[in-house]
Amino acid sequence: MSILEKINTSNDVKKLSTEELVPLCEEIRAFLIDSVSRTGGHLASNLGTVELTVALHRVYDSARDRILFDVGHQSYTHKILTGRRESFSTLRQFGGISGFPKPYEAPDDPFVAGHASDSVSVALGMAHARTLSGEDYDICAVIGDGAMTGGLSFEGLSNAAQSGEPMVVILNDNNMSIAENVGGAAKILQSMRIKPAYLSFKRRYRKLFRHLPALYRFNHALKEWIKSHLLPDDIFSEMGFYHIGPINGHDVHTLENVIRWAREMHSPVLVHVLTKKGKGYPFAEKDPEHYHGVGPFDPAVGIPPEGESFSSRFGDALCRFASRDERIAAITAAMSGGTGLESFAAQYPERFFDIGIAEEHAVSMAGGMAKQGLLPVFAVYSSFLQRGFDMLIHDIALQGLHAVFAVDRAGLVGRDGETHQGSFDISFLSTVPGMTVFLPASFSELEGMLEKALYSCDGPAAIRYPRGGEGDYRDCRCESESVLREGRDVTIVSYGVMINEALKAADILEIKGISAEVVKIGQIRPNGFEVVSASLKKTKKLIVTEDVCAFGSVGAQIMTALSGKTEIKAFRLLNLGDGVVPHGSVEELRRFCAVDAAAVVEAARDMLGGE
Ligand SMILES: Cc1ncc(C[n+]2csc(CCOP(=O)(O)OP(=O)(O)O)c2C)c(N)n1
Repeated sequence: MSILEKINTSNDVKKLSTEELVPLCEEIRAFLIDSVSRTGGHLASNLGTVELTVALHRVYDSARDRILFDVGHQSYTHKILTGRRESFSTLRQFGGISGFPKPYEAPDDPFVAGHASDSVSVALGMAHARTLSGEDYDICAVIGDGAMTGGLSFEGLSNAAQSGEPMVVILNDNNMSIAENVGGAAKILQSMRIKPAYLSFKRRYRKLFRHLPALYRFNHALKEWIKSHLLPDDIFSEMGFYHIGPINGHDVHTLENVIRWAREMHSPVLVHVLTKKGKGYPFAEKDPEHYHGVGPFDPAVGIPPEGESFSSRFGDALCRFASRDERIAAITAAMSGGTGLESFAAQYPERFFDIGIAEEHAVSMAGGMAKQGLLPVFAVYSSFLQRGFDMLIHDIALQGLHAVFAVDRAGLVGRDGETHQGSFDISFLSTVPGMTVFLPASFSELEGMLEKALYSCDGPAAIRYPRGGEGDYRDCRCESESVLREGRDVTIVSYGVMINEALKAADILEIKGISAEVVKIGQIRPNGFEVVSASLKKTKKLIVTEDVCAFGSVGAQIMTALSGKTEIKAFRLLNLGDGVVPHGSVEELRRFCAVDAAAVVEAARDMLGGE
């Protein structure tokens, strides 16, 4: 039996001898590489946090204490050690375990995670609850240097430091976000990382002056005076944390001792830990950015190159527009690779802005740029743009500023699950005053609509498109509404890549003797849905299928626009309901949420009768 096989709970980790810890970490690394290469998932971040997680479980009891992994993409070792080793082959599969912490999955996951920078705030909230209830448990937040570029983390730190609430914050510093980390906060951490070198210099310096104690004392006093009067202390101590580190994040024994010590200080303590992203798998150590999140791959060969996607086509198109228009500036919140902006960054470095994991700041910055005559394009995942909702209204819409939001990963994203599904963008973008929202269904529509967003809109414009590639529909119909297929019996409305489900359903219905008219929506806000209305005059029956939440959906908007004007005898709005959808492949989730072609067929037959 391997050491890993003996472990099913946090307490089993505590029963191991200290000699067993290093081999345990090796076993975990091998297990991670083997398992993630089969299922896909977040690899490099997890390889970097093996020793840290083992040490955490030596000190804390995760069933009783609260260990909060910021973002949560690095919580695989925690899952493996807390009873989920055997189900790890189901990671990110429909019905299997999630790639992020989920309280419904195990009591060891104390809070939902997926979006960055909130762990310190959540930890502080739990600490206040503990104080008020008089309960006894420990709290530890683990946050990466990338997540620490988000302003929210500093709001939490600033408050936690002054609260005096006992809690430990572990700063897992690997000098990387998904790509290289950026910004002033990253620079501060870089200077702190130099500290081990400084300490070894100090040791050698002391040895040198061993025989000249008077001179050493004078130099030391002078240095201390300069330090205390002229140099700022480190930012965490200044805030009010006991600041320990930096320490080697791959030395499991030191980590255990230091974390135990930090826990026993019963104060706000920050432990700065240095780790290597991708540790132990040469491909990932060499290129941690591309091994951050991976699909299934052969561990002997590494990950294959990615194919064309809406993201890559967006990036290429933006480069073409930027070559003719110097006003165009591209912004990303730490997602240059995911949003397809890598070639823009290489070609136009002076007009490319990676601002860290700070979506709110990105939207406000786009406002400032637009006001001063630039044409900013913020490429951002749909679920992360939720962070910038107030800024969309306050810093963009109230002044009618012309900024473009390239909303990637719109609709169902698949295996990342609840926290990452782009379920809400249609709803929240539709409430932003003056916002035009484009809904491309193919690569060529993406390019045509991006041109419209850049050059046919005065105010804010968003263009939303999904993860991955296009389906069978490859035409370019950039108008607000278009009839893709004529029919008599029922009107099926859809948009984006979901139009493929509508067209598939129409094919199936035809075989069954039902004639469906398919209307594609290319743009909302403004859209009077005149084409849908004209179609309904014929069919009087409406089905709308879309992969967004019900409230504020395009279907709901059509019903509002046409009510009292167009006779609708029957209708079905197929959508994601409250928008909370688990992980699985996109196809599985479409089926699960009943928005796929089969669901459309069923709805039509329900309305019209027939077998
Ligand atoms: C609000 C938000 N924006 C973007 C992301 C996408 N994202 C996931 S992990 C990550 C990098 C995090 O870096 P770090 O905290 O240093 O952890 P590491 O992966 O380096 O261990 C990013 C940008 C996110 N999860 N949440």
